[in-house]
Formats: sequence, structure tokens, C-alpha cells
Amino acid sequence: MKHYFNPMSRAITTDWMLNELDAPHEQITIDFASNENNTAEFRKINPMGKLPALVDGDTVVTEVSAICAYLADKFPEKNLAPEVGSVERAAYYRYLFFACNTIEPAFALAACGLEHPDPVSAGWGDMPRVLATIEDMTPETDWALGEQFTAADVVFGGLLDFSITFKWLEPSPKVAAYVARIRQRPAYRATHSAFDAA
Ligand SMILES: N[C@@H](CCC(=O)N[C@@H](CS)C(=O)NCC(=O)O)C(=O)O
Repeated sequence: MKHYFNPMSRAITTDWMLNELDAPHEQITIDFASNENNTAEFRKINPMGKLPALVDGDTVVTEVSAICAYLADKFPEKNLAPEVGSVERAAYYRYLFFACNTIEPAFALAACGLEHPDPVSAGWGDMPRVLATIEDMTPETDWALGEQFTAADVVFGGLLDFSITFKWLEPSPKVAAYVARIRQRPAYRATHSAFDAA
């Protein structure tokens, strides 16, 4: 597998996922400063010109949540995804999609001081609803799905962590405690040193 990566990008999350799985891969660092993400060669992999991207043989996966879900399913013996058809699997999907469909756009807009003029039509609604849902979905103890740590924690917990670091989110005590647990994971620590130093 080839992982297209830059340490100062969202590829830090997929790097963490690869590390949680101890998945053999080739790390290909893409330099934004020299526009390597916009070469014709890279655009063939991801027409968005964005990181991360994963190439597994003939399979191309882009988008943080999709890559993490793909990897969790590729290594079922590592137990980073609940069984297909289980009650937990439904919750798992909810964490993966809530992170990228709702938290990401809501926080990205808010970070620029913008609000969507029509929160009823905007899929992510408005900030009070997003924050209330984050609070509701954040586990009091352990992980998103209970005792089993999964890709849902990498994606949802990773995004909360990123949002706190970039001051997009002022965490409640429950969110702060969950992110503190996330930050203690060896695979997180092994993959976030450059990011933390920034
Ligand atoms: N929705 C994408 C977002 C990826 C993204 O925005 N990556 C940024 C770095 S954090 C990027 O590659 N930006 C370069 C560009 O847009 O030219 C995902 O989840 O993977």
C-alpha cells in the first residue's frame, strides 16, 4: 500500500490509523510548498489534489474517513471495526459520517468567522446543534463504541483533537477527558510529534 502523506495535514490521522493496525505500507511524502499535490500524476490519484490518499494495488481511497474505514475492514483481525450488521456497526457509521459531513464543514466555516445563512438547509445545521451532538456522542469512559477502540475513535476523536489544537473547539470536561485518552495511545504518540511541535 502507498500512503500519500504530509505531516502537517489531515494525513496525520490516516498515518495514526496505519500505525494502530501496524499495517505495512510505503509512506510517500507530498510537499505542498513545491506543489507536488497538484502534479498530473498526483491528480490522477486524487483529482482534488488533497491529502491523504491511499493506493492499495488497483484500489484508490481518498478522504480520511473512507481510508480509515477501508483499513479497518482490510485488517479484521485487529478489531478496529465492529462486525457488519451489528448494532455497534450502525453507531460506527454514524461517528465516521458525522465527523466528515457535519463537524468538518461547521468548524471550517466557523474558523473563518462565517455562518451558513440557512442552517435548516445546510446539512451541518448550526454550531449550537453541532456542539450539543458532539457532547452527546462523546463517551464518558473508554471509546466511542464502549470498550472496543475502533476507527470511529481515530476519525471522530482525531477530529476533536485537531479542532482543539487549532482552537476551533473549546472542549467541555467530557470532551477534554476523551481527547486526553486518545492522546495517550502509543500509535497516536508515534504519529503526532511533528504536529504537536507546530
Ligand atoms: N475531505 C478531505 C480533506 C483533505 C484536505 O483538505 N487535505 C488538505 C490538507 S489537511 C490538503 O491536502 N490541501 C491541499 C489543497 O487543497 O491543495 C479528507 O477528509 O481527506
